[in-house]
Amino acid sequence: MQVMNDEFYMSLALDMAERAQGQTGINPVVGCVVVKDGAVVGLGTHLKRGTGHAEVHALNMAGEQAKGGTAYVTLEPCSHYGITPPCSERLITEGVARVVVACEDPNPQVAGRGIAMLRSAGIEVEVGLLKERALRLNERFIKYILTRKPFVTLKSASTLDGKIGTRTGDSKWISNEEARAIVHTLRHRHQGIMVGVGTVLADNPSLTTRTEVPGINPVRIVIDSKLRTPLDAAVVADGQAPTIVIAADSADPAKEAALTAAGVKVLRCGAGPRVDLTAAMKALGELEIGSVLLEGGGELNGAMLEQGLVDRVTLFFAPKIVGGRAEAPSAFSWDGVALMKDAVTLEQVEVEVLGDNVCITGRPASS
Ligand code: AOF
Ligand code: ZN
Repeated sequence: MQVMNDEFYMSLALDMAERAQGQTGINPVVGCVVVKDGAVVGLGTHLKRGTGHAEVHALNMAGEQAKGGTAYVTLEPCSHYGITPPCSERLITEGVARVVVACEDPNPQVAGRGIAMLRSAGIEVEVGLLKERALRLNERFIKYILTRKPFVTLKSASTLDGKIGTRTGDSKWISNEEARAIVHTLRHRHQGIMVGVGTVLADNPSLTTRTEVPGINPVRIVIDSKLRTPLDAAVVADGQAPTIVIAADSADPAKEAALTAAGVKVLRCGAGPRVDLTAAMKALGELEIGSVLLEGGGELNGAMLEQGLVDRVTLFFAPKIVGGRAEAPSAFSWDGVALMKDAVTLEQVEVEVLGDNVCITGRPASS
């Protein structure tokens, strides 16, 4: 049983924020719980960019009862006039006595100013409760607000020998149902989903979110240097979600015109024969795509990893071995490193057992 203390309320605020992942766009997910005289008097979650912040909802619910109470907030209350007025000001006006904050807001417009405003108004402020969990929850927001480039999660589902298909290209199914359900939840939590044109040609995926309850479809992004994406590909023709195709500057303008006429947004990134992936990430950031789920195949996975463009690697392993030498596609196809000491190494590794499958996730160490 959970013991009644600050952590009890902060973990409730974090639980609420966690459920809003995927629906706030480039904004963070934030939860707020207001407590007075031993009772919860207000609850709030930021649900959508452009609408009320978590504190506003919670304080509206609390009304008069907020006076002298404690507010638990998963992210530092804002200090700036954005789409909404500053939450710190509102907490002060309502007469809240104490504010417990899980982590600072790295947004350069806030970055400690919200906490300073509260303190200078005489409010008792504590910072850092359940900080690691709060930071992990907003890792996508944090990367984007600091760099204006999307947070990239590389996801792959493979056999124990690292294959994403057999030598004949058969790939249905590698993972068990539990792992596949998590992948669809990951799609919901990212604003974009990215594949190479090889995957479109081989599998014709729809790249939509298919969860038990309805989810949000990410924008589909195809890296396609020569514009080989067929007009009858599902990502072009099914109308399920917007699609962006990113090509090299040299790709055929007639193909661009045909894709554009079919409703696809074509971006040009790369003066050479192939797409410049760094420039592509920048271009996606400019379109306010703050998070991308990279679903390969192996060539694109390898290139993105090699170029340091991956922020999280999430690998699902099924207890199967298929062999197939080079004919069977691998999760990572690239020249690779010569020495083990140069391997891409994951940090903050988490392991989850999903029935007979395993999920390993971590963040590539920045070299
Ligand atoms: C909070 N509580 O619930 C959220 C915060 O565009 P706006 O006006 O919604 O402002 C977005 C910025 O405000 C966002 O980048 C982040 O710094 C902060 N988000 N702050 O106090 C909230 N969602
Ligand atoms: Zn705010």
